[in-house]
Amino acid sequence: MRFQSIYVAGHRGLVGSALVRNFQENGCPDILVRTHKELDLRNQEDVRKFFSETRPEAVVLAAAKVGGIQANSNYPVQFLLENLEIQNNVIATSFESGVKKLLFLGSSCIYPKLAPQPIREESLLTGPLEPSNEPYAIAKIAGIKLCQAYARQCGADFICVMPTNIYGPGDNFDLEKSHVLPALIRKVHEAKVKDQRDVTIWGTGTPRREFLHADDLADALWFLLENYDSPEIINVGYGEDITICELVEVIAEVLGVKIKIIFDKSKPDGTPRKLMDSSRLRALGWKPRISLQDGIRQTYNWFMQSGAESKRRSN
Ligand code: GFB
Repeated sequence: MRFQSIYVAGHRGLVGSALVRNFQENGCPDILVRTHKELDLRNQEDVRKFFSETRPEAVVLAAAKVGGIQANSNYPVQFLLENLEIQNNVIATSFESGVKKLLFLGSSCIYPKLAPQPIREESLLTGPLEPSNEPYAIAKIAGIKLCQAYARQCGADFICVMPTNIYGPGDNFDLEKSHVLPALIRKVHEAKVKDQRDVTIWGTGTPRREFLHADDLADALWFLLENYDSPEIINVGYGEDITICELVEVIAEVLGVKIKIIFDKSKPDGTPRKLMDSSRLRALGWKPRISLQDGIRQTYNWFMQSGAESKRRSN
C-alpha cells in the first residue's frame, strides 16, 4: 500500500463510487470523501480549508460536470466554467498542501474529432475538436496542461488519465442528460415493459463508440496510482468499439427482447468514431476484465434494483 490516505473527489458519481469500492477492496487505510453539500469544489476557500484539515496523501479528481451529447450542447457554460473551477481549485490546492500524487481524469473527447483511429495519446491538439463537446474538452485539456505544468515546473507527481466512454452501476439514466448506454438501457427496458417493439434512438446509429465498465476503470486507476508517474497522458480503453445500432442489439439481447430501431435524425451523431489506442497501458501490464454483455447485465440489474428505473422519465 503506497498511500495512507486518498481523497476521492466526486465519490458519488459513476467513476468515484467505483473508485471507493475498489480502494476499499485494495485495503486503502483512509479514503476521504465529501458530498457536494459538505464541500463545494468550486469554492477555493472551502477547498483549501478541507485540504488543510485532512491532509490527503493522494488525490483522485473524479468530480466533474459531465453528461451526454445533448447535455454538453445545452449547457456549454456549465461544462466549461464548472469544470475549470473544480479542477483549478483541486489541482492547485493539492500542490500547495503537499499531496504526493494526484490523478486527473480527462476524457476521450479531448482528442480531435477526426483523429486517426485507434486514437493515440500523441493525437492531442493535432486538429479541431467535436463542436458538441468542445467546452468540456477545452476544460479537460486545460486540466491536463495544468497538471503537466506542475510536473514540469515543480516536479509534482500529477498524472493524467484519459478514459473512454464509461458505464456501470450508479450511472445517470435521465434521457435528456445521460450518455448513450444508460439511455438505451432505459429505452429498451421501457419498450419491454410496455410490450412495444419500437425504440427511438438519436442520430443515424452509425457512430462507433468504445465502452468500459466503471469497475474496470477503477481497477486501472488503482494500477496507475501504483505504477505510473509520467506527466504524459495515458489512455484507458476496452480495446473494441461497436456502432450505436449494435449497442441497441446487445442491450436488447441482454434484456431478452426483440426490437425495431427508429432513427431520430434531428438529433446529432457527434464524433463518427472514438476508439482509444490503449497499448501504452497494456504494455505496463493492465487489461480490462468485464465484457460488454456482462457489464450491461450487471448495470441493468442495478437499474432495476436501485430505484433508478422509477425515477423521473424525460424524453
Ligand atoms: O454517449 P453520448 O451522449 O455522447 O452519445 P458522445 C453517443 C452516441 O449515441 C451519439 C447516440 O452518436 C448519439 O447521437 N445516441 C443514440 C444517443 N441514442 C441516444 C440517446 O438516447 N441518448 C444519447 N445520449 N445518445 C460524449 C461527450 O460524447 O462522450 C462527453 O458529449 C464525454 O463530453 C462523453 O466526452 C464520454 O460519446 O458522443
